[in-house]
Formats: sequence, C-alpha cells, structure tokens
Amino acid sequence: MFKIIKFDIYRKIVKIIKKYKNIVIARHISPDPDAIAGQIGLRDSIRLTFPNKNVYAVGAGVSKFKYLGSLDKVDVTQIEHALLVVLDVPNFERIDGINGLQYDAILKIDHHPPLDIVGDVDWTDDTKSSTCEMLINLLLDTKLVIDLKIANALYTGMVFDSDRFLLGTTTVGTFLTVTKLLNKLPVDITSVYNNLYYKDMSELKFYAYLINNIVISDNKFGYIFIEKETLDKFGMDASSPSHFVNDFYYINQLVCWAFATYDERLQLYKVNIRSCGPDINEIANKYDGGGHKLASGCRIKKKSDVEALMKDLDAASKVYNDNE
Ligand SMILES: [Mn+2]
Repeated sequence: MFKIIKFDIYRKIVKIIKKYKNIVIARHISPDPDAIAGQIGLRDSIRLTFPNKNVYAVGAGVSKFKYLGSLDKVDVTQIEHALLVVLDVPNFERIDGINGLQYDAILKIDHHPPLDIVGDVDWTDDTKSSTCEMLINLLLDTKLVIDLKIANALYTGMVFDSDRFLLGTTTVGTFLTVTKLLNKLPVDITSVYNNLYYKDMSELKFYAYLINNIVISDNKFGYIFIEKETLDKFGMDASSPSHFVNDFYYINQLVCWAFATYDERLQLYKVNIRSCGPDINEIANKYDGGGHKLASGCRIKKKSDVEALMKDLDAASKVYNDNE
C-alpha cells in the first residue's frame, strides 16, 4: 500500500514538472540549508533532466550557505505561465521572492504541518526529517537526474534539519534514505560536516554572550532580546543568532527557548524558538510565524508583541512542566 501511494505521488510530480516550460522554485524566508539545498538540488536536477526548461531558484541568498550553490537573480514578474514549486514552507506569507510571479500551478513538497498552501500536486508529510530527505527519495526513485553535487547539497539539508540525526524527526526512513543515497553516490560526508559546523572564534564569543545573558524563568523557559548594538559589538548580523539556537538543546534548565533579534533593515524582530517540551508551532502561528512542533520562527514588528509571545511560551512551558 505504502509503495503504491509513493509511486503515485512521484508519478504526479514528474508529470507536472514535465508539463511546464517555466519553473520557479521557492522556499521560506530566512532560509536554512534544508530550504536552500532543496531548491538548488531540485533546480539542478530538473535542468539536467530537461535541458530546455527555464528553471529558477529564487529568494534572498545567505552568504554562509553559498557553498550549496547560487540562487538565480531573475525578475519573476517577467515570467509567465510558470509552475511554482514550493519547498519547505506551508504558508504563502512565508514564501520568499515570488511577488508578482504569474504562475499557473503549484507543486508543493514540504515536511511542515500543512497550512494554507495546497499544491495542485501536493506532497506534504510532516513525519519526514527534512524536505531534502523527501527530495533525495524523489530523485532516486524517478527519472529525475541526481549527480554528486546535488547529492552533497541534499545530504547537507538532511543533516542540518535533523541536527545530525539527533532530533525526534529522525526515523528508519531517514537512515534508509542515507543508505540508498550513499550506495548510489560517494557523498563527501566530511566536507558536509565541515561546511556546516566550522566556526570562527568571533561566533563562539557571541555564543558565550548568549549563554551569559539568556534569561531563564521558573518554568524553564529561556529568552533573550538581541538588539543592534549587541550584533555590532560581536560583528554579527540579524540572521546570525539563528545559527546558535540549536546549540541550546540538552540544557537541564531549559524546556523551551527563544531568541528575539532586531533586524534594522526589515525593522522587525526575528524570533527563533526551540522546544524539547511544549508544542510551539501553534503559538508561532498566532504571531504569523510557523514551523514545526519543536522548532519555529516568527517575524514581529512590535516589541510588545514579542513580549506577549514570550509570555505565551513561558505559560506553555509551565503547562508542560506541570504535566510531566
Ligand atoms: Mn526543513
């Protein structure tokens, strides 16, 4: 039964890709390696499989993840009758870089709980560790081409989103995906990890600042506001704190934690939330954010709203502790 369903969705995905000449691949704002590797890997695969198609990976780039490949600088308002491929994001509000795009259909591949995006072809499975895990299986089991560069990128996304196969989203299927991929192509595991985990001392000094300044409530909820002056002092930018939020797992005093970083360019707070207890996804949704049950983010204009979010997270942590 499972195999038939899988085959059917793969068949539909290849069919809709075949049908469109112009294909725009998008993902969420504030992209992580799962989002960026997913769009670059799928773009390159479609280009190799169907050389006559125009395929673009859109959205703002992140210099830290440049090693995964380049995004396309393209004016999407000039593209007509496109297939919009949406990866790693469940809601329209959080799609990056498609304003003014005229698309005729949506192909969605995502591992977040479903929200308002419904694809004409829709493969949404929130039991998967990463969008890249889904894409690796798609590429290995269809005629879509996969080469070593694509494999390295997609493997990076899978390692990142599962936090090195450590998060609860890691399944037998995740390891089977690794086995299948490594049987087919010699993924350079060492360089994947080097790219993801090498740090500068300046970053570690900033990490020390976070450790020293996070405020932890009686309910094991930790939070910190990171203003522009702090970012400047440590030579960080507004997306830097998000690279440290996963380093707060395995601390006895925390069941949930949030970083609120002021982004001067966007004039809002970027909030990164993680949990090893209470579900945070719905709380993030309440503030127009989103993500997973235990890993979410929001962008919030008013500091008072960020403070209200922190209160909600603290209350959810209390409920969680009381029930433990
Ligand atoms: Mn993801």
